[in-house]
Amino acid sequence: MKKNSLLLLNLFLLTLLLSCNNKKLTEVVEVPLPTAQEKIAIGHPDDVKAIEGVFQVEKLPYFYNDLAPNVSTLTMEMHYSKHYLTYTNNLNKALAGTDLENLTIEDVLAKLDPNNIEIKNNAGGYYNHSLYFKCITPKAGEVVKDSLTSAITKKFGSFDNFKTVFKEEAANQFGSAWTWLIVDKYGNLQITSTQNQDNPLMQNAAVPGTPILALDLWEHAYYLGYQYKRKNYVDAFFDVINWEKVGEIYEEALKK
Ligand code: MN3
Repeated sequence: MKKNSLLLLNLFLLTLLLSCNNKKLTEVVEVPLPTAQEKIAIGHPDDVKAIEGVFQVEKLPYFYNDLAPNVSTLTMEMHYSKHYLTYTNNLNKALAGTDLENLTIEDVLAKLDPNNIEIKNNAGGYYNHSLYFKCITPKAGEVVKDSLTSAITKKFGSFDNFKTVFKEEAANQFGSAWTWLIVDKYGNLQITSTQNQDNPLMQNAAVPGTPILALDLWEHAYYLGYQYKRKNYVDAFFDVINWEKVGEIYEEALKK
């Protein structure tokens, strides 16, 4: 009798499971989109903290909504508080107990084994995003004439031509990638791109150097605001570049 009840219960659970799976496969479930009146809860960037480990997220020097519409509020929140934080936590986890644990991020990138995917992806993800968020600002304004703009004009003929070349480079990337302005070992500016979370500081870089400007071309960086129109995101990125900061990073890179 007891056995029969158990059998019946199992049959019931199996039927339930199958019907649920069935539903998943055949029915399109409509999820209501939030209306304009409904507020989506957006957190505060200062509340974003890595759990534990050597590396901590860099403070976001603006609020999530400050760059909208160029970079939407939800994109910025997801990007900083989810993607960037996850790379940071995973980097700390991957480095724990290894020889790389107490190095600077630049040294980790230079010394890591490119075949160690866990460390490579998360070290790149951490460094790349730390630079990306620094490169943009709600107070972009006019490009200030400084040694960086002189170097750009010297290398690319004009500032406008630099923009064209950089945007073309970005447009030519397929899939998840980054486009960079870097300083190579001779102190020259170069435009280059890398796939996934790789960057020009890694041993496997085709064009090695110190990044000074980082453009994130992963879909998570723009999809909520631009969908398939990645070109529009790249144009908008140029309207929020913090040239003053990029100029400072350039000066630092020249000293290396
Ligand atoms: Mn990203």
